[in-house]
Amino acid sequence: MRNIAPKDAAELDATETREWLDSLDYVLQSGGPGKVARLLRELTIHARQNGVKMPFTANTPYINTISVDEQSLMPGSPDLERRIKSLVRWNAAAMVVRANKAEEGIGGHISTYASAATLYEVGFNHFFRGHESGDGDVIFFQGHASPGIYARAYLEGRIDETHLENFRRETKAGGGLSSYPHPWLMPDFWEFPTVSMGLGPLMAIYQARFMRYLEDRGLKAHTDSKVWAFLGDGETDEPEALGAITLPAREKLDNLIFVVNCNLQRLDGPVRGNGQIIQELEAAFRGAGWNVIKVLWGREWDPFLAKDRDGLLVKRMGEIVDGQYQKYAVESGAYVREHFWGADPRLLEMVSHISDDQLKKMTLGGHDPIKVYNAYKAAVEHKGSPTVILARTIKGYGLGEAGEGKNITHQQKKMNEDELRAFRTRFGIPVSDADIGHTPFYRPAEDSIEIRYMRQRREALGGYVPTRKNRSQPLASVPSEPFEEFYKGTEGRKASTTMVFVRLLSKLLRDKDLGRLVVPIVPDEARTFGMEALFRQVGIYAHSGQVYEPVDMDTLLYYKEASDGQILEEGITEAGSMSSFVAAGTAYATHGVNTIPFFIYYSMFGFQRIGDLIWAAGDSRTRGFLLGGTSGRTTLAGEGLQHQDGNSHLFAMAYPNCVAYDPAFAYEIAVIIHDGIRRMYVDQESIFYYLTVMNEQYAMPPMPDGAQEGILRGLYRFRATSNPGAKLRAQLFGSGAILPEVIKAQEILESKYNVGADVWSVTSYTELYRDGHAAERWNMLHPGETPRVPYVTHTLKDAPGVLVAASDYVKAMADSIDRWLPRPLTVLGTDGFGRSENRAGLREFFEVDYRYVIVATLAALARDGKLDPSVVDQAIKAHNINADKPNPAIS
Ligand SMILES: Cc1ncc(C[n+]2csc(CCOP(=O)(O)OP(=O)(O)O)c2C)c(N)n1
Ligand SMILES: [Mg+2]
Repeated sequence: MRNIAPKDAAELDATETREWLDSLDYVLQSGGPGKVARLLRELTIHARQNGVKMPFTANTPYINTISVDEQSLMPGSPDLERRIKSLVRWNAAAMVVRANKAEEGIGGHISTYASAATLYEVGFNHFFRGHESGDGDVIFFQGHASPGIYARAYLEGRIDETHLENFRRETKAGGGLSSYPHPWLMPDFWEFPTVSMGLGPLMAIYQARFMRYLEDRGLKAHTDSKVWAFLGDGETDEPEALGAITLPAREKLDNLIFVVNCNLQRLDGPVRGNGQIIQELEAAFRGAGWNVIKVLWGREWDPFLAKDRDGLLVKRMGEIVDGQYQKYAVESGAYVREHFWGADPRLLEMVSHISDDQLKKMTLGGHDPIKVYNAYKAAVEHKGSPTVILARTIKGYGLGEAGEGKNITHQQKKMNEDELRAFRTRFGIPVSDADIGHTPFYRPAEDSIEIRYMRQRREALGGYVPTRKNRSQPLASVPSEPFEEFYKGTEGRKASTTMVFVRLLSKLLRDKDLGRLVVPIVPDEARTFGMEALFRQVGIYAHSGQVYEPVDMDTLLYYKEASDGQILEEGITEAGSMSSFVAAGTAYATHGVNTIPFFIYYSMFGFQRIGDLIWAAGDSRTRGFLLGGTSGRTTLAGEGLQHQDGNSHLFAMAYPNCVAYDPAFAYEIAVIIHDGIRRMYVDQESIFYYLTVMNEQYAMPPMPDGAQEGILRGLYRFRATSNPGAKLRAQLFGSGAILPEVIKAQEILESKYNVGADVWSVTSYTELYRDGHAAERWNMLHPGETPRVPYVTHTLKDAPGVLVAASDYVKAMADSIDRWLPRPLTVLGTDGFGRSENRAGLREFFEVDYRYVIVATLAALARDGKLDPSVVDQAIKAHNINADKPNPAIS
């Protein structure tokens, strides 16, 4: 072989490369980009097959995804839109500055909206469709950008100056504005709470999927509505934000658009000082199958990129880390020239003809309406997958010395007069130097060209956004037939409350009026709850239908997926399921459809795991039923510490519009769900339900006469003593699966210890607690009037004897009503970590079985001097109780 000198080899290499490129150019010209892509794919495969290892990259270069050639002209009036945006900017900043004039400032954010203004304004003027358009978009606004959304609503004339003045002063007369998007507080305005970061993007994904579900099931006409979710780049560190991004790609949800405001900063500092958040997100979203559109550079960069034939500039753009980019944002043009362009004399040469000032003014993509418009246009036109727009901006844009790009900018709430003046001048706001100290709001006259333009645009796009409205008709009534069999009991047959619920659900699904509105939601747990019959009955929702032959096709209850399936089988994601619950439970407002979600899950993985989403559900005015299955610390045998729930009712108590029940019997469940549907879907109350259901089987008794009111209010007498004249008396409270233990204790107390005991079913300590406090509060504020009596006080006023409560939940539940009872309550409950054990062993360990109810009752009688302590001692021995066993609450 002939030796080739290195110089010759390099020349050969260059020639070869040139030839390849020429061929490629030829194919590009003759066959177009599609052909080139195909060819490259084939080449890659061929190379792979021959052992060539290609380095993996999920990234594209650090430039705009949409090239200048692909851009469309932007319709409308750019000048007017810029002016309107400036007015929104001013009023948003003024609102926050005014709210923080007083020594005790009440917060608010300027810099988030300042960086996102163009992203929103292009949406408002050209894309966001209001509900009157028939294709109404669903928009999740970034929580911290709320000042800008309010400022726009002010210019649109939807809220007035008093509202702006009362930003974060919600209790003031005339109405205030909530700090962040909260439908609970502003039910005519905000649709979705987003400020607990990460929840907005997650809920948006499931909202987009639920919209498809409604269409596929014929509950809503097919529309071209989009779900827009605006989020911060820092927010993407929340696991919830990115945790479900494979779903919308899998389900081809091209009705979903994420806009990530990549200002490269979060609260404390840079999101990825030493890296590039945009490239990181691009890789994650592309890997998940999204259409990724990067909007990095404003139009001023286009000519330089056009001249960048050897890729020097693109390379330079791609090698700067975010912390350094942030530095450029706060520095002068001269600094940028020296440190960014100065890396290579050829780069320096490129900018030699422009001034430092011009260099400094070269904008980023997220601040350039043309770039943003084109990205949105591409996103709404894109088919077959969701789109994420990664828009580069500067945090605190326009604030100058008051915080633009600085690490403190997120917390910046005040501006001094100099800073205000500079801000005003930069955006051309007609506020005089004399007035600047008051930071006045500014709204042009009603018939000004700006206000008319804003109104016209919104009119053309179907009305103002955000607007929340109940768009559904209330149900006329709740049918009684599905509930009736449960009032009769099971005539000795054993059943668990879970089985009862599933039977009731299956009947509701068959109901001719309600059936189609029911949305069963399960996180891969249907078999756990004995719900597999529903697979066949109503099908599992799958947009694509079932494209395979299920292994159990020949069985009665096969795993049936269908495009009009009714069950939302979410897989193992309580957070995703809860997001579906919110989408279904707010559809009465968002889509004008009264869907009734029933989300059943392991109760331990509910409030404890996804409590913040349940809180957001409450805020969103979600309606529906959460079912905590396999609940009760001692009723769920075997599963142990992580599974056995004795806490969820304590959590539920803190959720203001959550109505929580721990029912024991079939008829209780029927009464509660019947009344729940009435309250939520006939009377339109903004509440949701939490019911725990258990898997211990016992005979379900018939409903005692007149029990209905007590079931709903939280307490009723299930069974009176057969010996009311007994000298020793007791009132025993039981809940859930512990109620049968209490009933057993009643029988033994009467037969063996001559204690006449009444048994009460406590269906809801939470309801009793709330009612007690409501009465007490009223009495405090109305001292001269006849005091109100709490329900529990009234109900038990003549009940004689000691009071003992037992439940499968922590003792705090029963303790919470103690003050409204005639005498102190002795409480048995399941404080402590669970154990793997059988049911009897668990109840012994946690001291909640019938024996402990007996001992607790006798001990209370002894404490009251009604009984000699030796009787208690004897009972302890007779029932084989180890008095010196460790305290389960701390062992
Ligand atoms: C779950 C949660 N944790 C913390 C916060 C507090 N917080 C509010 S804004 C913010 C920084 C936001 O940064 P980014 O998401 O980048 O938004 P930007 O303001 O930069 O647009 C933090 C930490 C919150 N609102 N929610
Ligand atoms: Mg940020």
